[in-house]
Amino acid sequence: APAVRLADYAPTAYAIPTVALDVRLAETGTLVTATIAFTRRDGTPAGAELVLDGDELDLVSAALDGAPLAPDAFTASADRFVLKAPPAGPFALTLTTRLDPATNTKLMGLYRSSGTWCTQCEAEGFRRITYFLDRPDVLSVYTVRMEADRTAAPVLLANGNPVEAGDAGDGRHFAVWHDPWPKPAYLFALVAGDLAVLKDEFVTCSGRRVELGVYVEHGNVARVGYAMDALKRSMRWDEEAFGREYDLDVFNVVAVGDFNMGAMENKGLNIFNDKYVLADPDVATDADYAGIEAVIAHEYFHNWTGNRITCRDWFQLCLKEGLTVFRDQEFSSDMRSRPVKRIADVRTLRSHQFPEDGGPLAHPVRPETYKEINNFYTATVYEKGAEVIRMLKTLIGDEAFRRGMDLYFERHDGDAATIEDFLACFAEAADEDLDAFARWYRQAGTPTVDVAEHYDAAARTYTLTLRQTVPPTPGQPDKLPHVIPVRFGLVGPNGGDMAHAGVSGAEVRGDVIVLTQPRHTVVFEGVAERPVPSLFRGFSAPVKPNVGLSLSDLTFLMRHDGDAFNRWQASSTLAMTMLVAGAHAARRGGVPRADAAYVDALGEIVGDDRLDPAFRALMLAVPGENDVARELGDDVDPDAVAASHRALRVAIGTRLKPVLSTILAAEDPAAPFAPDAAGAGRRALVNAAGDLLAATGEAAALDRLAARFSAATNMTDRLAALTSLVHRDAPQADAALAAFVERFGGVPLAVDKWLAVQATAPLGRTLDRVAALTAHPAFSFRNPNRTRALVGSFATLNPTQFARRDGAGFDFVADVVRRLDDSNPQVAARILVAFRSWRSYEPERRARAEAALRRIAAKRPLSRDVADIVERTLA
Ligand code: HT7
Ligand code: ZN
Repeated sequence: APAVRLADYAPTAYAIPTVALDVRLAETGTLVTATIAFTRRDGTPAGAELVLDGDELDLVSAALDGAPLAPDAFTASADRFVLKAPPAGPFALTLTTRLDPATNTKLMGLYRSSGTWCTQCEAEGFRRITYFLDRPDVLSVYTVRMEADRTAAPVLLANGNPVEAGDAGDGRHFAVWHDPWPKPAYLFALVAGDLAVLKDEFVTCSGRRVELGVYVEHGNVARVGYAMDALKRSMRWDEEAFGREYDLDVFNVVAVGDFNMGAMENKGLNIFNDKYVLADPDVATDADYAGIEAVIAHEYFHNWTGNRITCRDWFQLCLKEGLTVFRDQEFSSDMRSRPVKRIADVRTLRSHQFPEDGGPLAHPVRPETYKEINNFYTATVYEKGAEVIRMLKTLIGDEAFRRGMDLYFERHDGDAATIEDFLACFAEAADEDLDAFARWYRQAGTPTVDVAEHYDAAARTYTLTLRQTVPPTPGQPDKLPHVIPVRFGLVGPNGGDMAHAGVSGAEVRGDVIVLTQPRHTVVFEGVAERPVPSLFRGFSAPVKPNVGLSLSDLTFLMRHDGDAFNRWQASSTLAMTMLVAGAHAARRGGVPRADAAYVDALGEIVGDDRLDPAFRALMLAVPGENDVARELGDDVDPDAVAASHRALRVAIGTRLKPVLSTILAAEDPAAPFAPDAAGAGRRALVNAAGDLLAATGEAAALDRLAARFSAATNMTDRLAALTSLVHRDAPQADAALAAFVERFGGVPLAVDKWLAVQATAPLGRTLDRVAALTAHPAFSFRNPNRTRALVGSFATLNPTQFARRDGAGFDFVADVVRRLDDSNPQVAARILVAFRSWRSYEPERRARAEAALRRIAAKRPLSRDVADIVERTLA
């Protein structure tokens, strides 16, 4: 298929002001009759042909303004409907299509999940329901009449407000929904099924009552309270933080078990992967609760950033996604701890987006070409997109940022907008030229900022030289410099920030140095003694700083930096230095070593009861093996990386045994469970301590873990203990796994944890076990959550076993990708992404990975999703 290009954008020849859908759901052969009103846009010549998108469609009948269309007036195939000579004035096409939702394994369009009919239309799923102008700049008002068997589907939901419902005879019933807000087809949704509901109510800031419903399979209502609470908090927060009020009489959320992604923001009817709705302490971990809170908020926030203002075309995806991620991150920061949330978000960015930006799949936050849009729901568009918004706020300040947001909502409400439209609002609000800043949307690649420092005692000046490099990426060999906000502090010997008497060499706004050139020499005057520079505080820009501080400077910052993020960063930088040196040593057959001063500083912080336990837990989490591999860059031997990682953790566990044991001993096993940030932080710290002690392999530590597993009263502690036992290959591991599945085998979301723990075990027998688990009755390749839990986590979170030297891990994942390519290409393509860093392996593994990739590329037929990723990965 040819690539789609941003430069080729042109509006459609026709607009669609209204759509009326009549959907007759049946076990076999669902009929959809769409009456679509068209008007000719200005500039379209009268009679210009109308071309509608379709995808695997079966047309039953076609009529124009109520009269059947003559066979020579149109052509129709599975993927296109063409009306050859439309009337010059407004007209309506009535098209009936026959669908078979039960065999729709792609989970795009109308499909069935455990008996429930549901839809997924973003990005291009609506064209699998009826022929349409299926693109985001065609906004229409929808009315939907649904009809189904009353027993099979007592619940009938669609977008907007309910209008009418009643009996349809023959055991069937109907409902009519009307959405007054014009929307693109990707926001269309319907749900029909036998579902239970938790209802509640929200009164908006202007006093309007909104009826809220969270729909789930029967038996699960007791597990939706947290999601409902998160929804109400999100609605209030959007009013308070962004002045955004909800705009319909109802807001419904439906949880389904079969879903390609996390959730979908359909207008007034959000559809969720049940993983992001269902929670009780027995089955959900603290991370699950935080995920539910964030995703519920994210989808709700789309009501304004995505739905009321949508994207002109799919190249503008970050307009809604980057902005909405930024909003959900801010929400979670306000609900929980801001520094802890920031550290967690930066870890995610580094582990997901940095490798994307540094590999064959690198693309700008706003791509300029794509072959398959589903492959651009990426960490770059979402997470780097959010970082770009955060930098914008840092640069123009909180007040101008809020004015810019207000202007954006006011000016573009009801529009399908672009990044240029968005930035123009901030340029106006801040009275600032943002042209150079806009490069963040156009240039791929993570910039490096090299820093050199010099203190002149006689002149009392402190000089920082900052040099940025934006690396070449596929299709972009040369780059212009970025506008980079560097939030900084000059930390004095007493740990406080030092004053200075003036600065030159770059614009400085408060505590932010603004880099605009490839190189800046920034001179601070009147600096009493040499400070330790604390740069990129709060991770003020998505770059790789290379400050080259000494070990003693870093341990100093670890202990004293006034910025919590940079305390953590200093610790991570130190750990990374040791991990990289250790990996090199292990590669040469040597022994990795840990720096005692670092471990002692870590011990002091971790043992400091005045600090937030969640922060202390994050300090204990040294960079992961994939992070180390990325830092190494090339000739990576994952076994050497793992040896280095293990050695550092054993060193920490051994040297800090007293403080870690004290943390474990201080745990109150009778404390009631609450899924709040404070409780989660305490559990994170205790479990990190238990895991590090287990890393030493001491029998007593493993016994204590096994006891913690058996006595656990919540899933966070149970899963943490199980993971430590299984990954440490403890003698108690198999019994614990058996006990877990015995108790939770009937709960799919818990089964996912059981599968993932085994798939991520860094053990030689793991691949055989994973292969055997594909035949387990609780596993199915039809279900994306099961597939991701077993195969996705094996491929992305088990570096030594996926990249086994004999290539068997690569071959296994390649076989799965080939198999899924036929049933669910979207999920297949996402799993395939695990190969993206194949070129950085040492030669033997590199050859094995390439062979596996070529086997995928050779499959016929090959979906566009998988072909696109495999071609770019091999290019
Ligand atoms: N806007 C949604 C992204 C999405 C999606 C969701 C489910 C299945 C397929 C999908 N394709 C794209 C989710 C979000 O970012 O809010
Ligand atoms: Zn989103």
